[in-house]
Amino acid sequence: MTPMNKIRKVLIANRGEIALRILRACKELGIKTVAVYSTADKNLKHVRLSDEAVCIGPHPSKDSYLNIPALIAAAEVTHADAIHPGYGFLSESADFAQRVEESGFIFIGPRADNIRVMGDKVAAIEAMQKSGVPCVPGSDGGLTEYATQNTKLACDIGFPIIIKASGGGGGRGMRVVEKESDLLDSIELTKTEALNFFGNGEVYMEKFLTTPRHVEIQILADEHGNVVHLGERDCSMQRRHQKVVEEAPAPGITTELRNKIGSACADACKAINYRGAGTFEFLFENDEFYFIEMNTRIQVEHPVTEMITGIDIVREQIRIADGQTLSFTQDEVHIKGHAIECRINAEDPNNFMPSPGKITQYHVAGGLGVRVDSHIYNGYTVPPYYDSMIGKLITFADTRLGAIIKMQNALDEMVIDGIKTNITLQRRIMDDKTFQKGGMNIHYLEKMLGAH
Ligand code: MV4
Repeated sequence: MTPMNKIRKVLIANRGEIALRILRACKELGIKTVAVYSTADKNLKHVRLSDEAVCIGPHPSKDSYLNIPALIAAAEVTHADAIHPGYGFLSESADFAQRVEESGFIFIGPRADNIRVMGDKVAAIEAMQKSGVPCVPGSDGGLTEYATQNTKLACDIGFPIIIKASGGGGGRGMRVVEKESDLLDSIELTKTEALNFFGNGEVYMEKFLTTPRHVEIQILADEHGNVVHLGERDCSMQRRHQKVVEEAPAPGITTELRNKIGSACADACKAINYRGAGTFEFLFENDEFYFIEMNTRIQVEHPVTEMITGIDIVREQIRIADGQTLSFTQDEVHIKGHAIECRINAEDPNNFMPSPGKITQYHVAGGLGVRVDSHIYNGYTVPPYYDSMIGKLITFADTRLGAIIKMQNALDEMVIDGIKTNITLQRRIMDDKTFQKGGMNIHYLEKMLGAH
């Protein structure tokens, strides 16, 4: 007997490790699964494990995983009740969420209007500021066309400042301005690019924080007004806006600080009537949090939060979409131990070029506190058409040092032959004395790689 009210069958509108992660959560809940796949993906592990599988088109993402009519049609022919978008692809498309619901299916995610607001960074910051979430000092909304006003604003904030596109996010459509003489040209240039890339020329201004950390808060909200936060993750180890290592909790964050920022995020969710899983991204500098963006999807790095809280976030997403209440309260959330995630990419560890191809030998790490979220198997061929991440290695121990030691050993145990991977690079990071100290800023990894 399934414990669900409305959801008996879920269509998984994604591929790779997250599709397998969603499939596993569905199986545990007694929910049937429908896999959808492109012609390049018929051998994906979750396609083989699902109850039903539908080919939705050729390998270009726009013809398959981004093809809304094909996905809706697949849900119709298989009589799915709900659609889980995973991350990437259509996961943060308000239009997709809306069309899923208009077609009579449950979207396992936030309501379309919440997704739409958060996709507009100016609207998102305004909503958060109104609800008491600390934001970066900057313009009140989008910039006007008045040069003297913009110049005064930048001088009042103090250089360096950063101009960001309201339609951007995740590192796209932004420009740092060091001095007043560059300001007006930079605003115009960012506006033009924003209009071309995002179809929205609105830009805004923030103080540029020079050495922040990237710390994000995970929240879960049900349809009945219950909201909890699951603490924070530190995602500062990144290269070119691609996260490489994530961990939870963030080194140096006290329980008091965590609960203060976590409560602010939960209150903001109540204020906007948010539903589902969500992540508040902050820059963290000099012990202060500054909100920059909210992500309205499950994130790649969700496992580190699961390990330190014992909460299955994907399971909660599905239960929330089914109209159920959260299965625990904030008082029942306890953070214990430390978790680290290393992203495993099919890429050359020296030049970061993708390295697709056939896996000829695969030996997986294991043991207490070692988790592998990956869809790969011996003989699997990594296609060249998609993101190069082929899995995530997660370790959990009582202490941060314990999790690092487990990660060093797990990386050494792992064998993936036939393709190049970044496992050796991850091993170098785990051996790095500065990483071992913890609390590095967002520029550290690129400096470490440059110095090598
Ligand atoms: C910033 C910033 C410094 N000051 N905003 C980049 C991704 C996007 N989510 C926001 N980003 C940044 N916004 C202000 N006011 C520095 C970055 C940034 C960054 C942030 C998080 C993780 C990695 C980053 C790498 C470069 C720049």
